[in-house]
Amino acid sequence: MRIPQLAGFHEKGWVRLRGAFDPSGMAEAMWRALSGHGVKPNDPATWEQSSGQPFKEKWLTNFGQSHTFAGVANDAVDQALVELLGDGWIDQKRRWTRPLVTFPMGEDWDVPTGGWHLDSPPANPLPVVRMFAYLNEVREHGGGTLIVEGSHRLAAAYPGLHSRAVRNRLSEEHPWFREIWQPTDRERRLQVLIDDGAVVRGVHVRVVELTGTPGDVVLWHPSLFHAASFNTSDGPRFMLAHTALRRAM
Ligand SMILES: O=C(O)CCC(=O)C(=O)O
Repeated sequence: MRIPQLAGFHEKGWVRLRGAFDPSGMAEAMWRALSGHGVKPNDPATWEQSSGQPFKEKWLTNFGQSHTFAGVANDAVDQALVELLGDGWIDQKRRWTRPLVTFPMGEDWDVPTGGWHLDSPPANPLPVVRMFAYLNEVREHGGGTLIVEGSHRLAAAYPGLHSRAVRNRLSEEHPWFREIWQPTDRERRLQVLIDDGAVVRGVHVRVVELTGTPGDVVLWHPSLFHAASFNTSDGPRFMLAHTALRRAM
């Protein structure tokens, strides 16, 4: 393996490339793009739509087309993708086009019971790699995506199955998985899901929050269970998401 950190990708389902790109000016550019929708950095009252709904990323569909963000797709990321997907991997939409913006919600942070899914059914060889780029500091409980670390290795026993079917199989296999989707006491969820985790078929699984620092890129497995999280910090989460695909033979 030419990039030693990628061992973590295979074992845990994700790996962080620290300082993979220069984030200078990117958070500011995000605020500028948002200002077109009446959102002002110094006025949290503007961080929600008038209906009171949280900010919707669909407002920003063309956002990542801007050259400001071209630097996210650099050599460090390319080398890791070559190692994971082989030479000639391709971009889904040629640029990092999907912003993930979550403003603070002011609730008690918890592990959500809903929204858990895989991005693609388990398959071998690995068909795609999902990626997050961090444009601002995403601290604990700051809206970083939640994953079930290690779950891609268990899901691999069910090739071709979609999220719901894999979820049902894993729930039958081990009660720890049922704790994720069934509402229980908050303190218990944090203890059992994040602190304790479980060992299932020899794989250590636990819920992990993908926090990050500007310039980080997280590469993650498409058959890792994951869900959007709550942001109970005092600032927004600014990330970009992207997908790289193995070239068809
Ligand atoms: O908003 C999030 O953190 C969830 C992102 C997600 O589910 C995805 O990119 O597939």
